[in-house]
Amino acid sequence: MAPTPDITLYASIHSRSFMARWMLAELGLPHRIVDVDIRRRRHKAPDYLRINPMGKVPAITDGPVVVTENPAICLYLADRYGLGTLAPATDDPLRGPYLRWCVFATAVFEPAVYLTDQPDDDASASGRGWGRRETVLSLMDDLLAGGPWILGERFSTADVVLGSVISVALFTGRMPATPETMAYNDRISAREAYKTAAAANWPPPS
Ligand SMILES: N[C@@H](CCC(=O)N[C@@H](CS)C(=O)NCC(=O)O)C(=O)O
Repeated sequence: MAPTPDITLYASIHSRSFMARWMLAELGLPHRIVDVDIRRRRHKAPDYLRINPMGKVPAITDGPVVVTENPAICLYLADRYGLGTLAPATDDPLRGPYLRWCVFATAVFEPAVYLTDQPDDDASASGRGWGRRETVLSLMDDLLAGGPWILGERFSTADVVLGSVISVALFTGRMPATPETMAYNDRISAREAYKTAAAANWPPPS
């Protein structure tokens, strides 16, 4: 029997909570939302710091289980509630690439495109975990040119995880809008779950 979700999403508008929102929408999972408005510094309140001592959003709880870090939240939800729909099984050859791109999203891609004040030569990049920005961007072009999805024909949680950071990086101009990345961004942003999450995360000014 499928486990019963008891999920609370701790989120703020205009934040990286988008990724977790998109994942919950893809899975159609019922959940409560607690507004941890970062503009009002609710993410630094003691009751929230007990959930995520980093004082960052998003986080989820599922009954007694606490998960922070967007990729971990998505991997957790896919494995526990996806019933094989959004994650390759552990004995599927696509499982390795799937995990690779989910980790790559925030361990490599994000720092590479955010820390633009860092020198991008081989010597400077050899001592840091995310390598050269130029290499990361060219790798993304090659990956996304394969499509339609990151694992090829199959849409998966890797698209939610890496797709979220790519989408935001394109919107904020942190990565070049190449034909490959733009076409991929068009595909992910046409999904109903993406639109639902975007509307919740970036509501129009009231
Ligand atoms: N590594 C985290 C990053 C989360 C993150 O940086 N969240 C930002 C919002 S976009 C935040 O909470 N910033 C508030 C702060 O650090 O004070 C993840 O991937 O979930």
